[in-house]
Amino acid sequence: MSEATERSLVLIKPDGVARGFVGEVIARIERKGLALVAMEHRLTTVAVAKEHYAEHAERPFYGSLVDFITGGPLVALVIEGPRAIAAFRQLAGGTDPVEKAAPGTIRGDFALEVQFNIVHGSDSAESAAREIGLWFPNL
Ligand code: IDP
Repeated sequence: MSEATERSLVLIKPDGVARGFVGEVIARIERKGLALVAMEHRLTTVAVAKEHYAEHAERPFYGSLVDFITGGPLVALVIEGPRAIAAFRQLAGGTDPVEKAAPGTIRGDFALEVQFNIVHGSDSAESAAREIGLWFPNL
C-alpha cells in the first residue's frame, strides 16, 4: 500500500544559509526521495516571521527568534512525497541539536544551539497547509 503524497514547508534558516548548508540540506532532501516543488532564496519580513511563529508568541524567545529569522536571507522550499512531513522531520532531527537530534540528522550533524538549528519543517498537515499558504501564496 502506498502512502498518501504530502507537501511540507521547509526553511533553511539564516544560520544554515550563512554557514553554507543550502546544498547539503537540498542534497539530503533529494537523496531521501522527496521532490522539490518550490524554492526561493529571500529576505523575510517581520510580518511573515511573526505569523510563521505565531504559536510561540508568548514564549520568552519569540522576539529573538523573529530577529534571527529576519536577520539574513533564508531559503524557503516546498517539498513533496509520501509522508513528506514526517520524512523531513526525521532528516532534520529534534529541535535541540545536542540533546534531541541524533547524529546523522541535519541538526545533529551541524548545530549546537536550540535557536540556531539550521532548518524548519512543518510539524503536521495543518501546519504545512498554513505555512505553504503563508510562504508561497501562489502555489
Ligand atoms: P521545531 O523547529 O523543531 O518545530 P519549535 O518548538 O516549533 O521546534 O520551535 C521553533 C523554533 O524556535 C526552533 O526550531 C528554534 O529555532 C526556536 N526555539 C525553540 N525553543 C527555543 C528556545 O528554548 N530558545 C531559543 N529558541 C528556541
